[in-house]
Amino acid sequence: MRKPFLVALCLAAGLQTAQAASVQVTVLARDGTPLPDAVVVLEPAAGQAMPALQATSPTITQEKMQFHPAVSVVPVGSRVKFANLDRWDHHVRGGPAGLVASGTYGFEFRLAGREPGKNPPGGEVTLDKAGPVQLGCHLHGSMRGFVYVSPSPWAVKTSDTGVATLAEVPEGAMSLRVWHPDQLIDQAAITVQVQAVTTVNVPTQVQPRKARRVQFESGSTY
Ligand SMILES: [Cu+2]
Repeated sequence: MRKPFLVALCLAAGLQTAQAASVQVTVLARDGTPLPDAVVVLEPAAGQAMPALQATSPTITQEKMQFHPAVSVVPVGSRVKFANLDRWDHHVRGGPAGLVASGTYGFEFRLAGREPGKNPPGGEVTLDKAGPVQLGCHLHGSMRGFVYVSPSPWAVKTSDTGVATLAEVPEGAMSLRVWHPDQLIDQAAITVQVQAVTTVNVPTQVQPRKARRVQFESGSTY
């Protein structure tokens, strides 16, 4: 059953100007604790124009059997680079989050292990479709990463304290969406009235799973 967000909207008194605003969103897990690595996206309300996106080209590394960072946020059209810092091979496979388990992949390639003193083997891919992409490795099932491909320039993940701050947001009605890798259902978008200083608390039903500990010995081959 889809539970609507309960929204506590607190609008601080600010100068009544038409300037861009800062929106601070705090996302909470099911048990009320801060929820890190949740992606917060603000989109113009229906009928409003979406501004042009500035593509980025971040690098996601594979190190000690993990993707770093575990969650990335990029605008649609960004070219994401991958680098394998481990001394053994990894795959980079990616596909729409939620469909990966059924074997649906959008891309995949293998990166050789890094040789001491040499640049790490790398590859890159352009992500031109909006939505969450799940990353994995065929060789190591515990490796998991995510890239949220945003259709909006206002998208950022929450910090360790569950806070996402979005800057330069135009004032007025905006649609706010929250996504998390461990969510079991899509969260319904909510509408917020952005003013000079806007803070929003978003409770969710997400209970993040504990990071799986991988036995790791430096120098081992996998
Ligand atoms: Cu691997």
